[in-house]
Amino acid sequence: MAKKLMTQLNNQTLASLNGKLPIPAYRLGEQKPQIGIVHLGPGAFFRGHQAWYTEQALQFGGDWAISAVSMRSPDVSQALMPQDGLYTLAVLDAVQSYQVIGAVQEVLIASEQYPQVLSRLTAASTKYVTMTITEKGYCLNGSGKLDLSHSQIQQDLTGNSQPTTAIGLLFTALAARYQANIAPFCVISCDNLTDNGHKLRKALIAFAEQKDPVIANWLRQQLISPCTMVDSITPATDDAIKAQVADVLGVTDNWPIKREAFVQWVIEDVLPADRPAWQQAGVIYAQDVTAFEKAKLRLLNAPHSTLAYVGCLLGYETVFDAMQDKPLTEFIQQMLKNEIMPSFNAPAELDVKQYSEDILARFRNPAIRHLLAQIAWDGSQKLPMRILPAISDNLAAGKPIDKLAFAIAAWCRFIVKRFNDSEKLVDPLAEPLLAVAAQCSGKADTDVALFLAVDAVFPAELSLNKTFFSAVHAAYQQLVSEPSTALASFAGVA
Ligand code: CS2
Repeated sequence: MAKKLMTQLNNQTLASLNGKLPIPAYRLGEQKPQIGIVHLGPGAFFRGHQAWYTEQALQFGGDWAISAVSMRSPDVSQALMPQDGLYTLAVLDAVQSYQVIGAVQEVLIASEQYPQVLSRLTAASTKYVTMTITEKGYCLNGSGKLDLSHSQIQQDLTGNSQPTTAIGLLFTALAARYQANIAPFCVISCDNLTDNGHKLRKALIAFAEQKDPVIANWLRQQLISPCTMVDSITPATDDAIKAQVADVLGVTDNWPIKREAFVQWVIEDVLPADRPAWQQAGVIYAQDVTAFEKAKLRLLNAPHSTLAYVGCLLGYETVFDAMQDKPLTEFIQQMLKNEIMPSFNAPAELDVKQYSEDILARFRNPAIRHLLAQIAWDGSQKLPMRILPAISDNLAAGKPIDKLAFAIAAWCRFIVKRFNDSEKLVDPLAEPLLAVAAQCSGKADTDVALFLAVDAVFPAELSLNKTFFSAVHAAYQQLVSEPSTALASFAGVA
């Protein structure tokens, strides 16, 4: 007998889910919230984090629906537009729960729907532009400034064609608002970048300086760009969660999202009063976000990247699998206690030891299948945010760096393995990194020198630092022979 086709999640089927799980009731009423937020980069993290916070905030009213914009990829738009932007958030943790999110009203593709995107960004009703465009999306150089030699920035500066970078797109919209005498929207970076809001602001002003100093001045006076710290482990969606959600809802969802229960958003307290009720949704406003950012990048993202490279070398697939490896978790705990925690001053209100233990417990969440290979993406962008600053601070203070250097050596060996196995390296610098790997012989002297010469990743003060070189060299040498014994000896559990 033919299998009965399941209906799909959309505005028509939404009412039928009432009572089964939380749904956006405001979608059923006459008065639907208008769009007040544009989000660049509609990836899983955004849909599990900012969109969830805005969903909670919409319960308190206001025109804060979201127009999500993908710079190039049509995937999310093709999946969600037939569902009127609706999707399911599955929270997988000790307790599992499901919720239909309605905050995303549309998903546009900038490369194909540029006029619609620009009209959203230039509408006076659009007050906020949030973004998750990954570290590389900001086109910054090694010192965190806008890279004016970046090929796409160069192209966007010519203005002959529609902008292909987020910076170029935002400038074009802001310039149009200036011409129309409309105040700039607030821009909110939600990426794992140190000093993210300040870097974004400076990048936009630097771009404007090249295009029109009058607008650069206007932005200097009026552009609000808070720093933020964002946190929630949100792996990529897989077929298993699609099937699980269809089971629970009884309708299909093209692209549900899964994440852990833990979710945190700290925003620098500089937003205008006219804002979504994010505070009621649990957002923390802080005078200074830097310490929160540092704590999260060093206590969560640094061990995450270390687990990714060492775990992949040891043949593990997920974070949960890697966290079952005793020498590896022992190594991570020692790296945290002896090198990372002493490398920075945490926010006074943060119990660092407890926060770190909670993070390792989150890594042990059996319900979250988080691929190490996904975390391993974009190492050239992530390590300068997560691990190299701790190394620089410890070197300056004469504190140990051996385990942090081991993580760097593991990243180098991970690239060599990708090259040897002819496997794809997902990284904006994949080409130069694989070219280095092609020259590697397994001899630490030459291999480490080749990797540290990649100045887009390793600034001179590090690559020329003897202590750093010999620490990476020692770890690399051991990893070449046998990763598991190398780890055991570095974790002192030989
Ligand atoms: C992860 C982050 O993929 C990665 O690089 O380390 O996405 C991490 O899961 C989030 O920052 C957690 O908030």
